[in-house]
Amino acid sequence: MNVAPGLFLTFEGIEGAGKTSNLQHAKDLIEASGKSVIVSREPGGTEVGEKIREVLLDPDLPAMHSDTELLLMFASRAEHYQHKILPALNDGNWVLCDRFSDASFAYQGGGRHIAIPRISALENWVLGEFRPDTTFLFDLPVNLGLSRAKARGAADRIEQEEAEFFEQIRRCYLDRAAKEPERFCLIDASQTLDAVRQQLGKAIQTLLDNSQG
Ligand code: Z5A
Repeated sequence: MNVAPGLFLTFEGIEGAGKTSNLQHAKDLIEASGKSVIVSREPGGTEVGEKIREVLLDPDLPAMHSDTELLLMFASRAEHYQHKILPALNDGNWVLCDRFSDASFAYQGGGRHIAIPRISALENWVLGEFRPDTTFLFDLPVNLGLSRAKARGAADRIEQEEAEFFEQIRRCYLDRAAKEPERFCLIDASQTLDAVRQQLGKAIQTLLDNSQG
């Protein structure tokens, strides 16, 4: 639960789902209504977090234990939440974040099979009761997402996984969305970029209308 005056919106999905391509569009729409917007990402978002991100995504490092991967994700998140997200929300900004803790449940839980209660324990430790106001889940078939990501450039450490890993991640995201329909907004990301932007634009407009009370 976010009790700050600004809204916290997160963008989630498998590789190549179009989160990054659509974040800027969301920012433009919200800014056009006169609100101030901060865009960030995870892992990363702060100076310390970006260093942790380099370690997490480095394709030249030897295999990392899944617990190490999870703890580094949450170390980056603790820094991000305390030093950037919370202060920005308290100042009334809307914060748009490319991935957040749902990604830990999907990738480290669904993909790496870490028990969900262990991830929940870390989430509660680092965030207390704080959760995103809305999470946009960009959903599309794994083969389409991977082919888009591949066309864009060289794969990082996590992107080098097999398709089945991403199938498990997609299923985990969809399960979470089904369990929390009031927080998740499902976007059909298999459509053209224009059509995806239209879906996102409608959802953002609803948030803006509601925030103007
Ligand atoms: N990770 C984790 O494991 N646990 C955690 O807790 C967190 C993260 C927070 C870094 O994330 C990695 O960290 C990520 C999860 C893991 N795993 N990997 N690999 P990231 O967000 O920085 O990187 P990413 O997920 O790899 O992002 P991405 O592949 O860039 O996906 P995207 O942002 O959703 O897609 P995009 O860059 O907007 O689009 C990809 C390409 O498709 C691009 O060329 C676009 O022009 C094109 N595109 C986008 N939309 C369309 C449509 N609609 N039609 C056609 N083409 C399109």
